[in-house]
Amino acid sequence: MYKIALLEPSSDIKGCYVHAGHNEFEPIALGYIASDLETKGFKVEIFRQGLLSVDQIIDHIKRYSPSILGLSVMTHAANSAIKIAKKAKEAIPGIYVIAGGYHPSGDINFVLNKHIDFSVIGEGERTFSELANRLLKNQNADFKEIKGICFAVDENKTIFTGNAERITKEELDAMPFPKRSRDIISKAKMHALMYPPPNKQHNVVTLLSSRGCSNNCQFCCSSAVWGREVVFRNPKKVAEELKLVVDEFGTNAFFFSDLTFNSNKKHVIALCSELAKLKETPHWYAMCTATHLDEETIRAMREAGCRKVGFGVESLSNDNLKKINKLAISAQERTRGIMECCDENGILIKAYMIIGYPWETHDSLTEFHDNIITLPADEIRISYFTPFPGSPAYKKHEDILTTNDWSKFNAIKDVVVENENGVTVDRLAKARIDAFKKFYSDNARQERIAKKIEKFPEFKESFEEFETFLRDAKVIQ
Ligand code: B12
Repeated sequence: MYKIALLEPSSDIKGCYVHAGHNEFEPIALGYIASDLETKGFKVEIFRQGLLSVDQIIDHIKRYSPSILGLSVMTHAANSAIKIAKKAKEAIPGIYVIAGGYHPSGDINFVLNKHIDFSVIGEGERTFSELANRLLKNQNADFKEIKGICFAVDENKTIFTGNAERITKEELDAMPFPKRSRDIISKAKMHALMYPPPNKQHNVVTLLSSRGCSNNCQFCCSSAVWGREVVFRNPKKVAEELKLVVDEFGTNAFFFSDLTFNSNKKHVIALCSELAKLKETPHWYAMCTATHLDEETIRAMREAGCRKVGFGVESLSNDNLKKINKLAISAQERTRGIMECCDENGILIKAYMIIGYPWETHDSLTEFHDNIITLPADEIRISYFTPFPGSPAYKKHEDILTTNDWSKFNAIKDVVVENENGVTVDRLAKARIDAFKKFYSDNARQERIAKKIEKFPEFKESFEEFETFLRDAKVIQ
């Protein structure tokens, strides 16, 4: 039986959120691909680099001795992936290396690096197994016949065989559930604010109820993988998967990693009704948009165990939202109203914000600082505007990128675009830290949280643990 190793490489940036070890979610993409390959007769093992060095992880893989190594690559880990591919080829003669995921899908020139034999563009299951079959069982095959792959023909030229068809709803529902290992999920935690709090979370698991997103936010590279079509799973199958996970691993916290959990109200309501039927209600977190969200949906989500919602608010200025093509999705007034509704219904709220747009000015940063406390969120995340390959922003801002070092595309430590108005990287870093400090020490926020705890006492420990986290990070005193 042919053996395939699947690995999620870590980036080599230390000391920030992107560094593995902080938030070791299971690599669910690899779980899906593994299950699919297993049904097609391959033996598959999933590896996580985590905090291991390249040599250490290569040692593990060498002991397994696979014929193919598949790498799931985000942009900030693209350089590490190439290092791993090179070393794998030195350590295991004859091994094929195939890369997939967001970075290879967004950057078709990724295969020019010589160490990666093929990239799979887009949804991986069908294409990977076709490619593995041809590589291992029919080597004279013409790879140009396989849709959805990319390979180099000489030093400067790649062939892309065209997008593969998306996996249909029927196929998705018939697919086996993703392969999961206790060893990997036992390390997963949902930081920072969550119910149950991280120290009470047990074997955190990622679930997916839909694939793809129809929005066209300029900074997002999701269309490079999924196009713009959303495919929904049968809610009964999602509930069945969740129940199996609870029975097998005793999981008490789930993360729905859908790009937009609520892109279809009917689907969310049907899913919540299935989850609410389970004997023990699971606790979960999902990322939503304010559009399509209303009180009925929020209540249904809460009854089905939703404990936290993340909103891509992105900016406090409607002018910025317009420029990143998000105004219709996340106009300020509507987002605020929906957040307040979550607050009243016992759901924790995280707001994802972006600063460092190429058009950012000193004044707009001051405005951001002044207004951040108007956001009725419990937790905020502030990233730097980062045009990931495959996103509309990449095409638009390619000529003002300040680096071609992919490890700098981490969105929270490095800034990779020039600013038109002389706003420096140091100024942005200061604006980011100052906004965190102002937001978390604001009296009105503290009063709001005190009220939330009074109404929902189960959140007390979550907020206490979160405060310790903020104090340790020196965001509050
Ligand atoms: C869960 C998640 C996380 C988790 C961790 C995920 C993990 N595996 O470790 C957390 C919260 C920790 C996280 C952190 C970060 N994340 Co994140 N995350 C996601 C999220 C929401 C879901 C990923 C997921 O579950 N997808 C579901 C699977 C099934 O889809 P998939 O990964 O695309 O896989 C399919 C194909 O891509 C392909 N495929 C994938 N891998 C492979 C491998 C092979 C060999 C093949 C053939 C095919 C293949 O086939 C798969 C199945 O069809 C996505 C957005 C999204 N919904 O996709 C962002 C996303 C992946 N994250 C992103 C980013 C930027 C980050 C951070 C850098 C943010 C930051 N500054 O901190 C960090 C990096 C952390 C890290 N571990 O390296 C970006 C990636 C952009 C890019 N080009 O790199 C995304 C796309 C969000 C966005 N829209 O911008 N993230």
